[in-house]
Amino acid sequence: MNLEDHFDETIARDQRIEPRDWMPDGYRRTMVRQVAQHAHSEIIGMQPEGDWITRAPSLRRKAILLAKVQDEAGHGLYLYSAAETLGADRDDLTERLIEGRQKYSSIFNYPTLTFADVGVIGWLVDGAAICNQVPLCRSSYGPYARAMIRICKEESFHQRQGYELLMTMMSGTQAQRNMVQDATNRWWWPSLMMFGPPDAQSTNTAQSMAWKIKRHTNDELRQRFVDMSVPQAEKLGVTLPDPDLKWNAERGHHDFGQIDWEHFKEVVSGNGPCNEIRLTRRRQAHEDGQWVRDAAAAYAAKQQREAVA
Ligand code: FAQ
Repeated sequence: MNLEDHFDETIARDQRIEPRDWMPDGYRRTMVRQVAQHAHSEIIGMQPEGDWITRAPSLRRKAILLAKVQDEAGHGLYLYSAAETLGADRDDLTERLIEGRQKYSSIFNYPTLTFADVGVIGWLVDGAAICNQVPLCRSSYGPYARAMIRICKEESFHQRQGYELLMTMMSGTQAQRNMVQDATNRWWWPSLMMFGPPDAQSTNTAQSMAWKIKRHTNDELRQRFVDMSVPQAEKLGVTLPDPDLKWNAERGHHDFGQIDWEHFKEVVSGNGPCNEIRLTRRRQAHEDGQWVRDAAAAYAAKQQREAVA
């Protein structure tokens, strides 16, 4: 059997493609693209919530938030490692991110104005991430699918901490309830955009579904997320900011309003409210870390010299 037939048969049998297996160049390119974008999202995603670590309202909230942001760094690192198994170079991926040549999720280009944003990010942003990523545990590329299992477990804790924080605020003062409603209003639509463009405009979905990299289309997952979030919003006592949101008994799903895809395109192409600050900070952190990379390289060279001597 030739290499291509073997690859096709592995996919058809729902088995995993592993790093040393032959794979079409297009499959490798798509995997590197998706895994790198995902890794960059986790790393850039530390910033909006990280802004609240020094301002968390109690020691308990601070400890939880610190743990969550550290988890996101960990997710970024697993994912960069998964990209390396495909032959990608980690330094090159970092360069591509800070030069704006590779994407990260649109959702991290919005500001976190109050502590309720921390709760709403946990509830909606991590909620959307879980909805998108649980099926990726069955993605056809082995290292990515396995990384996703651990990441999803941690995202579940993130989602729960967000919802619990919001429940607490909703049983507090009117000012706190207003903050939760305001944060929900600001994050709802951007959360729906996390799933990517509508299927009819998604350039990669058909091929990624055929390769079983993706198991569901963008619109299918977006619908699942809306259906999941409506009862959660009711229980919380907040209104989702969409007058067209209603149960459709015929479809067995909620109908929802038009997403502003022009705004999405603007954010993805670098013109969202916080794109510049996110990339500037990431670039600065990379430059500030130069001495660590230099020291590590000098130490490795010394070890090598001593081993040869
Ligand atoms: N933002 O053809 P499609 C997290 C791009 S969760 C920016 O449909 P595809 C956890 C797309 O890349 C967030 N760009 O693409 C966390 C493509 O551009 P390209 C990260 C977007 O790949 C929580 C073009 O549009 N999660 O970090 C977006 O089949 C809280 C056409 O789109 C993942 O990355 C977007 N929202 O489907 C951390 C999950 N959507 O590359 C901190 C893995 C689309 O052709 C705090 N990724 N684009 O130039 C995926 O599942 C997929 O890549 C999709 C996009 C579904 C995101």
